[in-house]
Amino acid sequence: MPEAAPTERTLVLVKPDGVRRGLMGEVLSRYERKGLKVVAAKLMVVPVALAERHYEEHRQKPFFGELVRFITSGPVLALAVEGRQAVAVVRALNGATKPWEALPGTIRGDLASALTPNVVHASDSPATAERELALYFRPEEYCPYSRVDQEYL
Ligand code: FUP
Repeated sequence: MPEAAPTERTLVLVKPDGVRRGLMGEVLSRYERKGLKVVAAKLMVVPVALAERHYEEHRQKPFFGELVRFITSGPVLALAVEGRQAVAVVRALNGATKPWEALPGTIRGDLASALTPNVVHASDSPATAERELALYFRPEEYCPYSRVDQEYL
């Protein structure tokens, strides 16, 4: 019987605070243990122009400048994460945007205490995911898993 939940891809960033604090493995392992698959990954410093496009919806907000300054302040780990209902599942694993509202057991609930450096970003809808993934990954940067899956696992 086919699975009811659609397979989706979503963009995750382990933000500069997460990378600086050595939390890449911790964050990544939570997605992997949940059963999600990393299909593309890139350690990079986000150029200002890319950060401004990424956070376009917040351009008029008072915190826009701080947000762009922070996200470009050091390396981020960009991930394309795939799985059933990946957009919602990753958001649930991340926890509420404001870390003081994030439940224990979530990434922000366990690992973050401030709003701007809140360890992770994840797309908030399938449409946003499509737009954001295209900002960070070219089509050829997605890894095909089929050979290793079929022959060696
Ligand atoms: P999220 O969808 O969880 O990334 O949250 P938002 O789109 O609401 O906000 C984007 C980022 O802006 C969050 F990660 C936190 C940050 N932010 C601030 O730095 N200051 C604020 O006053 C509000 C949000």
